[in-house]
Amino acid sequence: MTLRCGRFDLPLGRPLLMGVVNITPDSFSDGGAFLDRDAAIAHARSLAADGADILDFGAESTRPGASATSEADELARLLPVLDALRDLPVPLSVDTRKPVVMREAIAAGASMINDIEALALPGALAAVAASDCGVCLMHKKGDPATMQDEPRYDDVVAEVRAFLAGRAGAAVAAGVSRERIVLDPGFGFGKTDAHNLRLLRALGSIADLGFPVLAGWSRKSTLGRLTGRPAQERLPASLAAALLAVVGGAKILRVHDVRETRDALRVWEAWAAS
Ligand code: HH2
Repeated sequence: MTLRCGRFDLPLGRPLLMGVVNITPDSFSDGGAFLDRDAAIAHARSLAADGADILDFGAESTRPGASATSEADELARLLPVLDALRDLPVPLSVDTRKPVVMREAIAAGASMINDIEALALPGALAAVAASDCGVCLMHKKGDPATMQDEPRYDDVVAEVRAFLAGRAGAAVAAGVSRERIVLDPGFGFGKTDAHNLRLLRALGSIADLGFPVLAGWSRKSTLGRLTGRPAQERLPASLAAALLAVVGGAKILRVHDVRETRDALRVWEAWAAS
């Protein structure tokens, strides 16, 4: 299996690491640290040097309770950074739900769109279909502002699986070829801790849909509640969750700490090959 992302063909024989670069004032774990253009560029370069296979740039925080960012602000944060990094030898992914931002980011060199709305906003499917970039379709229930207010499911795994199958079908019908699509259950997006853990256990049933699965557990608040640690002290818990996701069938891990996760994966790879 390979993932097609613009000019890149990423082999999926070993788990890939997507390094997070938040160009935001308010992200939950590193808000403000990389809002400055040069700081974001330097951080992206260091994640690439640490072994990131994909870099994911977000200019709008989607943490629970976050308020929306305007198109103009998102573009003003993203475009100078993409422009400076477009020749890096790894795909640049942009974490956005806005079709205008998708189009401009792709024109500025992005090779992947990571959409927490799974291309549901009007014009989003067409924006991605008109390009050759990869796309991550994520499940969430509700909007970031209110999504953690008592989310309920009859069967979280079946509902998330059916939603992702539907969005993958919509993307294929719009002209996005299957080898460009990644699916993500959206840990923490309208889910209780019990829902997140159920989905982590049942990741294989989402992987069975035949698309690579991305898992984003890095520093998330479920890990904070399990360990009693603030976001900056959740690395050990994040590594444990990353390995459990890989054992469950995840092919891409979205992480803030690339170097440390790479080391954890080396141990898993050696174990898997032994
Ligand atoms: N999680 C976050 C943002 N984008 N995209 C995908 N596909 N999967 C995720 O789990 C995911 C995501 C939240 O993390 P972060 O970017 O660190 O925080 P914020 O949204 O506050 O910027």
